[in-house]
Formats: sequence, C-alpha cells, structure tokens
Amino acid sequence: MEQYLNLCRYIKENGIIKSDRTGTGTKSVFGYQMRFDLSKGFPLLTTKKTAFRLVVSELLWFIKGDTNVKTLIEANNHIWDEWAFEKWVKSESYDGPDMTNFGVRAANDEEFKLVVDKQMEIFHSKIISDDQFADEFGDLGPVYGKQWRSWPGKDGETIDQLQNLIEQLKTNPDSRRHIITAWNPAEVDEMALPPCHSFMQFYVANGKLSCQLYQRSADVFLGVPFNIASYALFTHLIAKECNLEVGEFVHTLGDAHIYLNHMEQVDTQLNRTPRQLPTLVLNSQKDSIFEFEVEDISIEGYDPYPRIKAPIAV
Ligand code: DHF
Ligand code: TMP
Repeated sequence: MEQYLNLCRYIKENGIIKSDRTGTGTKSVFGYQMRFDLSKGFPLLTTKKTAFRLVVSELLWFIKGDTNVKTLIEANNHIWDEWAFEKWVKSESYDGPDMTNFGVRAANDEEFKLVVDKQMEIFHSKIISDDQFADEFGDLGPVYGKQWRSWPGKDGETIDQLQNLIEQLKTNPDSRRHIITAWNPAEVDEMALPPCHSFMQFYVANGKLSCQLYQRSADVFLGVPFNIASYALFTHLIAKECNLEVGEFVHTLGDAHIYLNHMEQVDTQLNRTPRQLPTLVLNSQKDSIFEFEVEDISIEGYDPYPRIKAPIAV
C-alpha cells in the first residue's frame, strides 16, 4: 500500500489549500491515479486499522439496491448516519436543539458534540423502532443502490446496470462498454450526497477481470481507504461469478484532498511502515454476487497498526 502513502505525500507536497462545501478546508490536487494488483494481496490499509466489516456491509447494501440507512444501522454500520440525520434535523418534524452546521461545530466544540451525539442516539432509536420514520428520514434518496440496480429509464422501465454488466462480462468479455455509472444528472439534486465514486469500467484480458473507478471527490484519510477496499471486493465478487481471475484495480481521483483537520493523522500514518497485505476469503459454496451475505466474506492475515480517529466533514 505504498501507493496510498505516496498519494498522501503527493498532496502534502503539491496540494493547494482550498475551501470546500463543508467549511472545513482542504489541501487538494486534481487528477491522480493509483493501481493495485489484486493478485498480490487484498488492498486493505495496514498503516491504520480499517473496519473491513463496514466495507462489506456497505457494498452488499449497494448490491442489493438499498438506499435506506436502516439496513446499515441494523448491521451496526454507522458510516452513512450523518447524511440521513441531516435530513431529519432540517425537517419540520425535528424539534430538538439547533443543529445548524452540526458537523463543523461538533468537530470544533466538545460540548456541542455531546449534544449532537444525544440527538443521533434518538435518531437511531426512531429509525429502528418506527418504520414510517425510517421510510421518511432513513432514505438517502436515489443514491448508489438505486442507480446501480434500478436506474430510471424510458417509459417507466428501470435499468439494472449490475445485472447487465455481469451478463455482458460473461457473453462478451472483450467489450469496451462494461460500465456502471451512479452519476445520474436528472437525480443528483435529490441525493443526500451526490455520488463520489461515480463511474466504473471493467476490462477482461488473459482471463483476468480489472476495474477502473473514477472518483470525482476523494477524502483521502477517511473515505479513500474504504473506497479502495470496496472496489477491490466488488471486483473479486464479480470475477468469481464470471469465472475469471482478478486483475488490477485502477483508482482514478478527481479532487483528491486531505482535510486540514486530518493532517496530523496523515503524518502518523506516514511514519508507519506498511505490513504484508491480508487475503480475502469468500464462501466457496456461493457463486452469485446477489447471494452473498456479510458472513460469507472475511479477511485473513490482517495485522494493521492501531486505528487513528478523525472527525468526518459533513
Ligand atoms: N463525507 C466525507 N467528508 N468524507 C467521506 O469519506 C465520506 N464518506 C462517506 C459519506 N460521506 C463522506 C461514506 N463512507 C467513514 C468511512 C467511510 C465513509 C463514511 C465514514 C468513517 O467515518 N470511517 C471512520 C470510522 C469508521 C467506524 O465507524 O468505525 C474510520 O476511522 O475509518
Ligand atoms: P462533496 O460532495 O462536496 O465532494 O463532498 C463529499 C466528501 O465525501 C468529499 O470529501 C469526498 C468524500 N467521500 C469519499 O471520499 N468517498 C466516498 O465514498 C464518499 C461517499 C464520500
């Protein structure tokens, strides 16, 4: 994973300080590419403990076409909470303490963070116990799962991009049209967050499946380690279903940034020497990507340095 550390070093050395939507501030570069040979180990960061369990439940949530955080919260995965929570606290139904700009305020004010945590707890319990509340405030809008599995087409038809991709990989591997896009301009405004990992292409050569992702916006400390692991896993699952070996994951970044309040955490990582990559273990009884559950996917030989905490920009 020297590649990831090189990206961090590159941004530190060449990045431009830039303001951003969240009001946090970033150091950023535009356009960067990394390549991971998936046959040489599974690319899960070893320079900080990265929660693979969360990568798995998020990816299966996309694959199932789900867009409601209720499923993630039930799986004890909280990586999308803030973007559903934001919808609730901005709505008429919310009558708790003022949550304007809760993300930036919580990152800078310990006391206020406790107030947010309390409201977040209330949000969780409502999502779990009240179906109507979950339908209304748990849904992130037409995000990844919806676009991957039921992109709205002509005359009310929907397009299952993932099913089509698999079919084409099996019957027409040489095609140069193995694409899934989550960037739907007609629906971007309805999404809690417009897709960051927005466009992917697959490629078959010498019996190996490769994947390239275009990520328009990349939070290098928090998001990118998840994104690398998620697309590596996705490539493995599709390869298994299509009877192919795994090739490369090519990760192309648009605005690649380190948030200014993640700089120390990045330095901690840069002082660590990467360890051997773990190995992915998939349940050999299952072939179809649509049948996989969390317990069918695990990682072996993962020996990371300890976790490094950082606030997320909302
Ligand atoms: N917004 C921003 N500003 N950056 C992101 O990376 C991001 N990612 C999203 C949604 N919005 C985002 C979805 N993916 C975490 C990782 C990935 C992710 C969202 C959150 C995260 O907080 N990871 C922490 C804690 C994980 C845990 O709960 O244990 C980490 O240390 O990796
Ligand atoms: P933006 O919509 O203003 O670009 O903000 C999105 C932020 O979330 C940005 O910092 C990139 C980050 N992000 C990732 O890095 N990976 C992800 O998978 C997601 C969903 C977001």
